[in-house]
Amino acid sequence: MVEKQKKSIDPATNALIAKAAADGCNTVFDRAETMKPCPIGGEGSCCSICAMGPCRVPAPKGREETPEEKKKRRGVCGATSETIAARNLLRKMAAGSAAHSDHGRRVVQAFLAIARGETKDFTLKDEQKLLQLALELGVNIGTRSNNEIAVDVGELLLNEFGKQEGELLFLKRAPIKRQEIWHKLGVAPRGIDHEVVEALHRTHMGVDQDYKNLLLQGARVSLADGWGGSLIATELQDVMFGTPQPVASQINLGVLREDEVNIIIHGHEPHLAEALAVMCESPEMIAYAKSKGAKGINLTGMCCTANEILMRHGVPIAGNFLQQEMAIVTGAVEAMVVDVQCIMQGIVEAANCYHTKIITTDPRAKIQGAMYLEFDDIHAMESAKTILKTAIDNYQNRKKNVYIPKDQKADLIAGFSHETINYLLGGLFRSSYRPLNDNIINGRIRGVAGVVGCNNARVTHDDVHVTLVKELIKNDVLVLQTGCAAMATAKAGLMVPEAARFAGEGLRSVCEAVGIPPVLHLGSCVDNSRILITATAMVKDGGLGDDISDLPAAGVAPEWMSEKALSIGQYFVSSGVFTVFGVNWPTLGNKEVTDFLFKDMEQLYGGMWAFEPDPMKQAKLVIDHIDKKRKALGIDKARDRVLYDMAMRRELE
Ligand code: BF8
Repeated sequence: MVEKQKKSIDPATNALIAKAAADGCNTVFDRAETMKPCPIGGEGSCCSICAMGPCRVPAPKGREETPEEKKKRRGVCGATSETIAARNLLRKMAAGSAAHSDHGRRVVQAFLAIARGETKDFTLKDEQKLLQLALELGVNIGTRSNNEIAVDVGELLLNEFGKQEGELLFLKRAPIKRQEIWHKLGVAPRGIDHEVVEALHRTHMGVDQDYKNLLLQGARVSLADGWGGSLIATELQDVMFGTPQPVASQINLGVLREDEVNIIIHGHEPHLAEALAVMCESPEMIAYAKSKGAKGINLTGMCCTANEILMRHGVPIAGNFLQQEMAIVTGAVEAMVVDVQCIMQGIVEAANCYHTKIITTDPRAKIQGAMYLEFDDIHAMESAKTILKTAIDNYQNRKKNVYIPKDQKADLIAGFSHETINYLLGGLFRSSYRPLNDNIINGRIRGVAGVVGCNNARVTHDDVHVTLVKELIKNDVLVLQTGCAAMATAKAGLMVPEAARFAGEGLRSVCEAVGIPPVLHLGSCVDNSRILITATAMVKDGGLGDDISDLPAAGVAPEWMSEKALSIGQYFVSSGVFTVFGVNWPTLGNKEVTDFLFKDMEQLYGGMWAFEPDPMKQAKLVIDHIDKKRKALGIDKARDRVLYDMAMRRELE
């Protein structure tokens, strides 16, 4: 008998999966069992871009295909399986880049509204970061007010989206050698929208039909995300809402409260969450909640919005991507307030089993069957108030069937922005990455890994993340995290300083000296741009080569599922980072394209892709790569990889 895949390693999630079954509530975990993934689409061998198809060109399984078979593997128009696989991949990268960048555009618009005085609901919190940005962008400071300066900064950055000539301004932040590589390959992105539009044009029927050329556009459109849309979002969100600093909080479904109005904010853009965080504390709203029989208001987050308000306000996190329906299944959530991205339509059906109101707030993302209360940036607090009142009014509809896994919550420390890491390592007056670089050179820290990305119902929830990260820190690899990946390890207790006991001796000694966890939370998925900036700062501090590709560093998305993850992966690769993806890989139907991504890209970018679903093997790939880079740098005198047997593993758990 085939053993069923375990659904989650998280006891809270497993308890609520059981409750959902008892309540007759269908969830993502049920649907993943009944809906098998399409093997042809999954390997990138289905072309649906014109009405002569869809054309399916699957690769033969378990053997090499013959040249004759390969010749016949074409769509009706004659498109080869290389073109089909590369075109599908590029479209996904373009969608991912579009999502992050449309978020970035909305951030600039909100930033400009504040700078121009069109709204009084927000101020520009991080003046120092604003002035640094102004200096970098050549904006005149003089005796001008912060708002005048901010208008110029905002207008310059807004222009990055529709720019038709030149290249993106923030590319200049990258190491010089990296910029030269981009120029040599001709992949330096021009305007952000320009690259997304061109990617869609090239993948239209009958346009770009050379897989290598298509994948060059994959680099452009993804770099436009990492060094464009996402970086702009991160920078301006910091100026508006504050650059994150270390903050303590809690995570998992146990943060919900039985006697309070539970509101979950879910999605990505932080404006709404910021407004709700402020409004939840207003005496008027608290009194209103009390008038309805609740003891107070409990705001918690889910997915990347959760990371945003965790980093800046310490608001607790209810869970990551695969827990969105689980939160509703507790029966204790009055409202799930959503904006854009990673919101499963299934939450509406789940909410129908309980009393939860699903409130959509963004004109770009409505859901049939949900309530729509538009969030208005200009009158943010008024909008937040309306949403809160709707949630509070729903408290009295809560039914008896409530179960909160109260003991399932873990402590965590978050808020490790680039600025914070710089400060923690070097101190206020000499903030620098020098101590990090020195500890890498002396071998206490073997290298750095960015472990990022989603949950995916095709693998055991959180398992790949936690197994991988534990293995990495045991082998003295400092782990930087964002997105749902960060939440997985935080739930497992790896984001507190005491987790240094799970680390190898060298990494442990550094964590104990600085007082940081061995796994650092850098924020949401747009904040993967912080990892680019951190890597660049390490290069600039010296001693570890002159490009990101020289660093003993790697990236992993162990449980990825979204198109955004592919865009992030490609901008890591195109920035020189060896990047491993788990779960499945969307070009396995074509060997040439896959070889190009997994081998040839290293010649072009100094970084390349790899696919490996097993977390222990992922760890080996990362560690081997780090050791290869250490050797190239001449700093390979550190210890061998520690292999833990089961007994040692149990002891360390
Ligand atoms: O942008 S990690 S499931 S929530 S896509 Fe989505 Fe993936 Fe979570 Fe944030 Ni990122």
